[in-house]
Amino acid sequence: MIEKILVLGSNGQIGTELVTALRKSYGESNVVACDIRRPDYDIKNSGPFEFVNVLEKDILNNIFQKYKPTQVYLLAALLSATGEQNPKLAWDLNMNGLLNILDLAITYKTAKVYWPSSIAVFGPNSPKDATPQYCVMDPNTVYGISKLAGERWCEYYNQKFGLDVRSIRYPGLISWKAAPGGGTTDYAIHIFHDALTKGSYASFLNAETELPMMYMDDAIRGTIQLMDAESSKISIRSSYNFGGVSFTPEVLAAEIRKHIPDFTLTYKDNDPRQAIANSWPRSIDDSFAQKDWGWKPEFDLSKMTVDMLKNLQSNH
Ligand code: AKB
Repeated sequence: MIEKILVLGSNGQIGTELVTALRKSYGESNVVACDIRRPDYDIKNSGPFEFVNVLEKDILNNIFQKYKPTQVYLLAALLSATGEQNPKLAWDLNMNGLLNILDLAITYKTAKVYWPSSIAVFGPNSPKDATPQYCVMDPNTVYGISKLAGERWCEYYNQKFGLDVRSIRYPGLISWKAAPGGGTTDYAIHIFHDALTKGSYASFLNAETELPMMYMDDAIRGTIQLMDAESSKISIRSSYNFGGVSFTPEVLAAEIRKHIPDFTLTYKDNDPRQAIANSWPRSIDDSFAQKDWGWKPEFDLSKMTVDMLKNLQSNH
């Protein structure tokens, strides 16, 4: 069967790299990039592109009718920090965008749907270390609330309608190709840019803030691995815990100093993202992903730092 794949939110931090990876595997013309914004050169010139707002159901319906996708990746969302600046929009986009796609996937018999969740589904009363798949979940950001509700909808559509929907709870994703999208973990990308261009960085999270993170190469590989897994292996239809590497700003700075010895890190006070970070896990137990579909990250802190600096250096 020839796969026809829609990626909604294709211009974002994940979409930019996912479209490239999917086009490599499935053929350029079989992966349709969709976004509300004009795409960058690579996406526009390597395959089909459509302007789509996931909240406009009629337009979405036309896109499903035109391409009859076998797989849909819904990445369009407002993240934790920008979501707090516009809570109603975050709820509308993150929730109704998902429901529109789940409904159309049923109508058009889409074989598989992918939707990302996040560590933001956890909250102040969730265990902080090796946070398990199943535990207290009391998110206190609109982003986290929408992701937790979305997870319940995904499982509901799977159980009620047999929809093959798959999901991962992403940690902070670190990458150099596209800019991050307004999250609490974005400091871990900005720090690399500023280390190279200024030799210093002022972190909006404090020195002790340990958060789960992952290099984008691992995230893309894991996402495609989950989507390629036999359906019978997927025991979780809400969203899988997904672990990479955990570190604080201080530990990341020490790693960067191995390559840029004069790099200095300072801290800003009173940033609203600190409270969000304080409510999130420090590390993740992803044993279900390991057992069900063989997940294993390849990038540790040192390998990720070398790769980020090398790629950003040639870009700058
Ligand atoms: C954010 O910081 O909001 C995201 C996430 C962890 O989902 N990077």
